[in-house]
Amino acid sequence: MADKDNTPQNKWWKSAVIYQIYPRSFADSNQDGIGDLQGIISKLDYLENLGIDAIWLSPVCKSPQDDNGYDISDYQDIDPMFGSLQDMETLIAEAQKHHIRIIMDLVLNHSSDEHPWFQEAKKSRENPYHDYYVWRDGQEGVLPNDMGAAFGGSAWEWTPEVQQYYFHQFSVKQPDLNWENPKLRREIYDMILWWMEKGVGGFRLDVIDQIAKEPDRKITGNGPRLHEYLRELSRETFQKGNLVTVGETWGATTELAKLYSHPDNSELSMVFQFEHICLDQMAGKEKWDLAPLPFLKLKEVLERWQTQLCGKGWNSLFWNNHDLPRIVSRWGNDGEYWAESAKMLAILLHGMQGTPYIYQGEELGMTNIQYEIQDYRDIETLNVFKERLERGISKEEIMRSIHAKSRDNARTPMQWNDEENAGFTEGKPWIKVNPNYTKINAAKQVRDENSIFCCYQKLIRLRKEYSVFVDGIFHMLCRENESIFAYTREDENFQLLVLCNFYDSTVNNPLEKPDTSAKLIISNYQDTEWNTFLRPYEARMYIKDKRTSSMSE
Ligand code: TEU
Ligand code: CA
Repeated sequence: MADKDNTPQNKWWKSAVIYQIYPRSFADSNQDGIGDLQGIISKLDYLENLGIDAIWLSPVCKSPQDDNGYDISDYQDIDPMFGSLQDMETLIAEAQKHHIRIIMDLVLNHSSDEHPWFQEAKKSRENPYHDYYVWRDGQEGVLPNDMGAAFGGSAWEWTPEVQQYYFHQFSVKQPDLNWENPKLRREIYDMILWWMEKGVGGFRLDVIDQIAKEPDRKITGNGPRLHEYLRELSRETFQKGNLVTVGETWGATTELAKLYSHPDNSELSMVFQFEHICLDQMAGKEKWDLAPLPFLKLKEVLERWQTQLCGKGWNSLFWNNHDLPRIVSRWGNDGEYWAESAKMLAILLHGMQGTPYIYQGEELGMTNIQYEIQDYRDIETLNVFKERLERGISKEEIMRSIHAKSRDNARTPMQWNDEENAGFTEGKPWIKVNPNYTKINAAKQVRDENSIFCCYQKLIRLRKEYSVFVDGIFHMLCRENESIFAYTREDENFQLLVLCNFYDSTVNNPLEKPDTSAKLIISNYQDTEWNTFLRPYEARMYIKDKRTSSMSE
């Protein structure tokens, strides 16, 4: 019905704020130590109070959990660990009552090796499902080529039953699906339509830019047929509903992003790309090869995405997700200026154009964790520890990388209150709680109007109140300044100014005082006078209504 409906009302996701839930770490309702759907339902009041419009739910489908649900064995059922299909339907309905839509995580690049398709596929080369996966002939021990998998080791795995190798970009338990097969594509579309009928509000598409792989040419991302597949997928499914679709696209440039997220809706609503968030690693190396954040480069990258996509595509705004370390520990300060820096990072991001994402606990300023190796659960972390030890790197150095970058930094249980296990569970949590929960927790922050939580709540409200957050043209200020991040946004009615000190020392304020008609709408220090200096991590947002004030320029 809403086919090709491109009216602004239909693009509800442009003014939306999306909250990501990593279900196993959010809230446990039955005390088995693992978060679940009923747990999420019990926290809908909290989320409505925060003000978010949609929940991106990391995978809850049936899965052997080799990669925490990103290895799906039944796309049309819920893993019993999280609840039942009935619970999922309840979640969708209850969320709706709280004005919250549910965005499912679609993992379409690969399935679990325990999916019935793969179980069939490996029986024989003649099996009708064989071609649902990517196979190459060869001899045991002689790999088709030297391609590696994201979680370590070769991307090829020998299957004696068919005397062939299958291709897997991630773990051995995540065989890649063969998108060249039209029957597979049709099955995927039918599955998506089935979820759409259940009333989901949209989909996040896991590593979607890797579906058109061509391993013989060592192509993984952005394969030649990628946009053909995406257009077909969108036409056959998403365009039949008023959905939001967000593509996880590690390899996107701004040029590619304009294809993925073209305003004509032919592919996806928006991209979720990582250029800004991969800057603190050594050039050409892995994320574990730590390097300081090049601040001017960060400004350059964020500005480029703001200006080049304007009117031509749509971007996600994020510092965090379930694969990334906690931003306050990473680029803020989780010591003396914990609250100030967490709020500065929020204000800086939420003033930009795009759809903001809040990853569970970010709104509380949750921090990184420093476990001993035996307390980590993430397959990527455990594999890199082994691999780097074998390469002769010292344990101390590996642990430094893991403490800084492990995905488990984001996966510690949500800190609800100062009771045992942070109120996440009364059982034994599947992964250890961050011991700082007595200081950092939701109960404490919800009732404190100066909390990080209330800062996020206010930013969400402002986005709804002023059109300039959605439509305003971005203009970078003080481009060469080594500590200040400042910009304006402007539409026909408003001018917004965002001014942030990104570091922990007091610096000169390079800007002129805004004229008196400009109103301070949010900041992270209590006293609000304009100063000729900015204190550590100080952040301010001003707005001027052009209809009631004369512009100074
Ligand atoms: O992530 C894609 C991806 O490329 C990551 O594995 C990335 O390489 C890694 O996290 C960097 O540390 C998506 C999901 O977000 C991730 O959780 C899954 O493990 C992965 O796909 C496989 O489905
Ligand atoms: Ca549970």
